Amino acid sequence: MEKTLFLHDLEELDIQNKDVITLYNEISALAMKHAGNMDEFGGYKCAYYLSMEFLIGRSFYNNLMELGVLEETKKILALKGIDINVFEEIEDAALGNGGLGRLAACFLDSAAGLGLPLHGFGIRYKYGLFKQAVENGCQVELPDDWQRFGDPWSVRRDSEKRVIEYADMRVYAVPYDMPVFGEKTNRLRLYQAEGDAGAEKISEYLYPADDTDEGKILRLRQEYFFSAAAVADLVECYVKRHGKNFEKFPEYNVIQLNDTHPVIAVAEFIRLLTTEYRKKFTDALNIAKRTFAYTNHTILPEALECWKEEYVRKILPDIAEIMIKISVFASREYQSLGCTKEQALEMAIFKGGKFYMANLAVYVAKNVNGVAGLHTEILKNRLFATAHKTYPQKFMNKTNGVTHRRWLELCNKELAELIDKTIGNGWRKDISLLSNLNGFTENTVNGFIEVKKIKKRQLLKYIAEKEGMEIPENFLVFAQVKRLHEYKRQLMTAFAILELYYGIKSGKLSNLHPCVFIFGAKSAPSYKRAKTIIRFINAIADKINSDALTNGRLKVVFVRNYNVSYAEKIVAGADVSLQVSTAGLEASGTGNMKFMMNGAVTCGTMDGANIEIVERAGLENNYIFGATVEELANIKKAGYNPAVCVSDPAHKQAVETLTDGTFSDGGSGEFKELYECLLHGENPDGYFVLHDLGSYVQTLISICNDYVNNKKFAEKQLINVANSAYFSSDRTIKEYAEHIWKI
Ligand code: 26W
Repeated sequence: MEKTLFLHDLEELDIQNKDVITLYNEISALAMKHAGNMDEFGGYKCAYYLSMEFLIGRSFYNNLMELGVLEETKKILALKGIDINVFEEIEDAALGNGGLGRLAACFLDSAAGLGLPLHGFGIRYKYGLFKQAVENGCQVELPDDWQRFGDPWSVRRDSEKRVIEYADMRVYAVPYDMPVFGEKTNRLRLYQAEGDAGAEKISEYLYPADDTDEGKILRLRQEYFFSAAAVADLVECYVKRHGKNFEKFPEYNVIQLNDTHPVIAVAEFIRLLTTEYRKKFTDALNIAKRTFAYTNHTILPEALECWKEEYVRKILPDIAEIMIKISVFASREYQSLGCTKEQALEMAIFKGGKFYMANLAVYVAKNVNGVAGLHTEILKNRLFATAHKTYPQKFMNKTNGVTHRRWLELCNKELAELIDKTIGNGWRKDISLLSNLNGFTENTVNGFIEVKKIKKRQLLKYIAEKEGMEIPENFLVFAQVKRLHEYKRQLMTAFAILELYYGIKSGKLSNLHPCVFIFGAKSAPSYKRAKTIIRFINAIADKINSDALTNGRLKVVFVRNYNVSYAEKIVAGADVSLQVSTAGLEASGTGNMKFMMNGAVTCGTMDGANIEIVERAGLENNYIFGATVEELANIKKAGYNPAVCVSDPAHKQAVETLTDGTFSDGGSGEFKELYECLLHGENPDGYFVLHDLGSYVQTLISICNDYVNNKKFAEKQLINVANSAYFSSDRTIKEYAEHIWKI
């Protein structure tokens, strides 16, 4: 980066009557101009990350920080009378749903920061994750037209566009390259579909509604679209440099499949080698086995994609044939390695007229990893047990991480500076040095208390502006921010809040330390029950916030359009991170790591990465409650009757607000439906909300009580910061680079 040239041009920049969007584009374009070129693909061994989602969030501040000119830019703009924060008006590029999409963005950032060659391939959606509005307490989806702000950080590569063929249509895949700045400038290549109107639909929406055949086929088209474009780019790049002997392809390319969405790339790779390059099927398959690696991010059945044969045949007949052929090979191989026919069938790629993409990935991939210790154990012992027995060396754990550049240095400059003052700034390059913060002095604790006050003040000010809600600074801040899903149990938090509320009203909790619960969550548009829970939380917030008897002690706010930029403010300002999923169902969680890095204690269940957070920061510095995976297995075996839980009057009072008229669901009957799914039906309270509710309430009360001694509480929080290095994606990427990618 030619910093001086950039800063010189910035000083020269005429800002007269230019609006924020124009300035945003001109300043970004200057940075792009002086940033130097993105690294080429293929000259030496690189890793390639194929993902349906890249939740990059806002690029402006992050890129200027990575280019080392953020502070200077702030000063130069201030001299021109511009507060750099005006660019917060530029919305995030939300090209992802949540978890795995944000992880992909963190991985690219860490690899660039570490100077490791990792490039991303995905889709340049015209409309990313919807913008969430809330009307009468209900989620409303609005299109996220992120490109209306311009897209100065992308370079369109017309000369590299290529045709992607389906049986019923041909479309152009036009690459847009986004630089990922760091020690190296890696590349995020997002493809845009062009051609006739039908073509453009392929890259129009992230996660098109797939509750219709047409929607499902569109999703399959999307998955093939970017997978085929990426494979074609990599194969072409290889042939240009190394010719048509593909034996060496794995020496230059390792392709990481981010969940099942890009797994079709394996079949496309084989199709390309066997048709265009006339390789034998078995040779192509063996090269694929040395090239691909697969990450599983969830054990939820609805996310383990399987495609009906008719869908695949309709638009990709040769791919269908190839996947069937791989399935035959796989079955034979499993049995030749000691599996019975039945066991081989468990891992079948093609059975019952369906293609099981996770099984295809597990069979072909050289490595299969889960994203936290417990999750990987569940993959080995349950989901892919037969494959693990047959190919034990394939399976490994790679606990997730988050980039500390965005999730500490950028979003919490004040804490980063306190750390510099205490242990020097070496931790910014080598995050493992953060552990030197352990053994901190009282002075540092006081410094931390100041920082937390500042970040909380900033957060509460932002919430006052955005949500019109005033929260006093002395309030203890709980935050539960993540996608809305029943297994994440936002509903359990809602009930717990009601119990605190009634406890305060009855006088039992009259001296509870004042606290606020901040929710941030988007529900998938078609996920009715999740939307009901959003409505319920908003109804609770309205009631509690307007009750003069209690609102000096308890408040609830559901922030709208929770996104990466909102997350940056919440993780920095919160005191307690709520991570309360049903044990065994949250593969890892990554919000938990962001909170830990910013000095929030975790109030959570023994699930996903919470287990490793507590291992590293100490049980005594966090608040663990709820049934464990083992306990839940026993409860299920013994038979679980949630009705028993509501015999407790406090639980009964909270849960029955769904049906006793305390709250109105606008006559939709959805609150009643929610009540029914908890207490009646074939699998009542399937996520054990009522089972863990009691211990949850007790834990929240003890946190409030501990917070009264805010120096001791601050020490717990600071110990979490000091032991959070492991959860930087720098550590994760180093493990992938060493154990899987060999780059
Ligand atoms: C059907 C809706 C749907 C869509 C996408 C379900 C699941 C997905 C993804 C494949 C699952 C996902 O995003 N999983 C999350 O991945 C994160 C990064 O590894 C983990 O931290 C989260 O625990 C996991 O839920």
